[in-house]
Amino acid sequence: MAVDKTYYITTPIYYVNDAPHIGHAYTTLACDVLARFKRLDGYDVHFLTGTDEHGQKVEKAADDAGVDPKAFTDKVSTNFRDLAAAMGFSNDDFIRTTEERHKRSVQAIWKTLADNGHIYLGSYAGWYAVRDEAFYTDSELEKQPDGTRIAKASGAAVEWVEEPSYFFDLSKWQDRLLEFYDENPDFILPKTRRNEVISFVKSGLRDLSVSRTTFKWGIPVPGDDDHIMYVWLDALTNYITAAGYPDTESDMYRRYWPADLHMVGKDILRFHAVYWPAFLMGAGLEPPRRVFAHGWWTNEGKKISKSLGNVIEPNALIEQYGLDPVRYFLLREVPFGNDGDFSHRAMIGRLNGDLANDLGNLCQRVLSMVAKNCDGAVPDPAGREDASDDALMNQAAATLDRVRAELDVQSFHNALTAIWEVVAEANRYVDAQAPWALRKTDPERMQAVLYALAETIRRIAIIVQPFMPDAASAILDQLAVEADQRVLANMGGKELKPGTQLPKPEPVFPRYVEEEEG
Ligand code: ME8
Repeated sequence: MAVDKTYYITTPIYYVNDAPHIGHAYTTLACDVLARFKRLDGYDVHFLTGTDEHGQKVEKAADDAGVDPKAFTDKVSTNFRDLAAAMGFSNDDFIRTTEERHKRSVQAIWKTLADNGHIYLGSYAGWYAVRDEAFYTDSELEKQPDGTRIAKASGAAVEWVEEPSYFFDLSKWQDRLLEFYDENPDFILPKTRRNEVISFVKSGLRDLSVSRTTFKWGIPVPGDDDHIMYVWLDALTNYITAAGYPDTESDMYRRYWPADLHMVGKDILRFHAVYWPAFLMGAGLEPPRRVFAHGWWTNEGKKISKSLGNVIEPNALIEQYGLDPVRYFLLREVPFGNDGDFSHRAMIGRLNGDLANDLGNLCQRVLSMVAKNCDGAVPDPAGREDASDDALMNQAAATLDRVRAELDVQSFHNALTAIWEVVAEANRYVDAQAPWALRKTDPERMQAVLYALAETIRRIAIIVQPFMPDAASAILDQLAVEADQRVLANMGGKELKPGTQLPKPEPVFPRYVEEEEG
């Protein structure tokens, strides 16, 4: 079957100087859920993540570690691959900016920008923050008591830089960019972030320094080896490299570019929503369709940082709570786009509440009644259905449209809320119908009730798959749903066949018992 619906989604490529933490896992997780959802919805998905390995910041980290940058990046970029495996990410590609395909692509975009007259040689004198790999103007800085300056937005220390530099003519793109935002109202989400970007662009853009001469770790400017390309021009280009650029006639490029979504944290929105579309337009390429800037996680109320020693390691969380509960928590606890605070109390609350009590108990109650009272086979409604059964099953099927609409605007929390409304309804239905009592008074009606519940659980499990792939698959296994019957198109019909033998039910979400209680 030819697939005509494509979906290209990307994460930021992470700096390799840092060990992966919950913030990195969060961004990629959001993309993973969208990628999985779109695949189940019949799209040809390309999901990209990777590592940003050039620039002064990484060079310095390698230097501090006493190794050359190539050996350093080879070693530490595997941490991000390991994270992807640990978190169950389904990325189709993992790009490293030190790869040959990327060098070729970055040099091609540079040449095109230069040929199109958007790059000129000058000299830069101004402030630079290595931590952010960003240039700042005076008004963006705050003077410290000791006379040094830091960037207001990020707190990163800046240093004075004076050197020959190539510039990109960003100042000329102000009107084109404003027009572009206007014509594409959903290009930047959430809306509040969009407004910030627009006022930044309206306040006037300066030409952007796009090369450096005082260090070597990066991609040389074509025809002028003294200059190393600015790491953000290098890094942003990864999104088209992975789509086959500079082969713009390739099947890959035509299929996937422009990307449907660049998911980023709010810290790097300006690079993605201002510089990147300007570079692309300058090179005669289409800008991406959307940039979504999500919020920032803190840990028990404090900024997460290495120096505070409060970095949350995804592996430790997974070990403590299990992978699926962690995936669920991150996307359910905080409205996507807002800042959020991680706390163990909140994590345990979600695990024991939404997962163990609500969804876990629903499955366990229903499937163990089926095992005991229906010979371990899918029950037979045998003409004893009533309107309440259909109401419940239909409500479950109807979540698909709601979840699809919510995920199309990256509202993960609302999508999960919609699913959990059905979980709650199904639990109420169990209580109201009391199948354990029907067992004695009206066993045929009991079968119809249990059938409606099993069907509802099947539908819930199908739509939970993108969020919690392992748990959803365990539930679907317990309902003997074939592997090729688990796509979203399978949500609507009464697909469970009465009489199908089911495996022995096992609890899917054990309660988390805190040590002092246990
Ligand atoms: O900026 N909360 O890489 P980076 C939420 N290489 N998200 C967080 C977070 C937190 N506390 N901390 C980090 C770079 N993130 C560049 C990107 S793209 C062409 C180049 C996430 O390793 C969030 O997505 O500093 C943020 O934007 C990203 O990690 C920054 O990763």
